[in-house]
Formats: sequence, structure tokens, C-alpha cells
Amino acid sequence: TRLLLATRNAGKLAELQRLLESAVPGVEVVGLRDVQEYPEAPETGATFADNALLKAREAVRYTGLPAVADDSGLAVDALNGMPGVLSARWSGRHGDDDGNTALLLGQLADVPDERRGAAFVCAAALVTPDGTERVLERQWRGHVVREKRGTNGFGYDPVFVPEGLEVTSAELEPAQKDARSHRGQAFAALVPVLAEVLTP
Ligand code: ITT
Ligand code: NA
Repeated sequence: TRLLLATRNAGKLAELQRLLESAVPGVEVVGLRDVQEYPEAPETGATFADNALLKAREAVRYTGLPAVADDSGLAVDALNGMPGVLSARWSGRHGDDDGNTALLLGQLADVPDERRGAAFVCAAALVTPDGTERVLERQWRGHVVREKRGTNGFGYDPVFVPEGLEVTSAELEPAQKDARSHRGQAFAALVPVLAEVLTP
């Protein structure tokens, strides 16, 4: 069985490949570059779970393969949960990690250290051609620092210090991030579901 990782985000794709490669015996993980191109699903959902399902359904519709999708973002306490589902396009241009991070730091400039809490959130969705749908969500709490640090990861990683650590998630080794992150937890929880749904 082939399983499609339905993401156009290179940072996510690298993490999902690590998390799912050889996770389920008999299941071969493929990326969008391995299948026919199709238009990006509009992310019109109000929640991470809704958007993850939209993306996975669209992938199945166009490719006929079972697909997983990830919708994720950073929910900042002092901004009432924003940017949340808007994280990728917060500064205006979709996927502008530098612009998004700069905007966030600007918005939090006057917020004191004790009120800079935030959570990375990841919804992991699985949809199969026969209409089976599963979605589950995990969070990774921490706080937003005042200056970027580190070059690993992507997106808001350089400004996010996970709870219990002193370094940003961009200063963690990939395996260290995977072991703790919202995405690592969500897809680890999805693995037994994949095994159940995809293997005969
Ligand atoms: P796909 O929909 O194609 O998967 P996308 O980049 O549009 O790609 P999202 O709408 O889910 O995906 O946006 C997620 C954004 O949240 C992403 O652009 C990052 O800015 C941020 N984000 C999510 N997970 C992150 C992580 O582990 N580290 C840093 N930033 C993250
Ligand atoms: Na989104």
C-alpha cells in the first residue's frame, strides 16, 4: 500500500518522512512530487482538524491514494490563540517564515516574559479512498522569546522555547524535536491507526 504525505511545506515533509518512514510494515510513504499535480485545497476550516481533513480529502480525491495531511500552527496566549490556523499566512504571503516571525515578535514586543506562553498545535488527518476518516490533535507548550535563535526546523521554531527547555526548537536536533513536538506526538498517535486502517 502507498500512503501519500499531502503537504507542500518542505519543513513539514521532512519531519513527516522521518516520523512515518518504515513506521507501518507494508506501507510505502510517498510525497506529492511522486504523484500527479493537483490544486491546493483552500484552507477554509475554522479549526486545525477541519483543515487537516480538507487537505487529506482533496489529496484522496485527486490521487486515489490513502493520504495523511497536517494542519498546524502557533497559538499565542497573549494574542487569544492567534495566529492559530492563520500561522502560515500571518504576514500576508503564504509560507513567509521570516515575515511571520518578525510580525509575531513585533506584536509581542511589549508583552512581559511571564505572559509570553504559546502552544504549537498539530492536527494529523488520515483519509482513505473508501471514505475512512480519522483526525487527532496534539499540542506542545512553551513560550515565545524576543530574538530568533537556531537554524534547524522551520516556521516559528527560532522563537519558540518548549516547556522544560532553555533552547528554541530551532536549536534542537531533528530527533530531539520529533520526540517532543506537536507533530511528533500527533503522528506517533496516528501510527497504530495507520496500521489498523491500511494493512489488510
Ligand atoms: P501544507 O498545508 O501544504 O501542509 P502549510 O505551510 O500551508 O503547508 P499550515 O497551513 O498547516 O501548512 O501552516 C503551518 C504553519 O504553522 C507553518 O507555516 C509554520 O509557520 C507553523 N508551524 C507549524 N508547525 C511548526 C513547527 O513544527 N515549527 C515551526 N513552525 C510551525
Ligand atoms: Na492552515
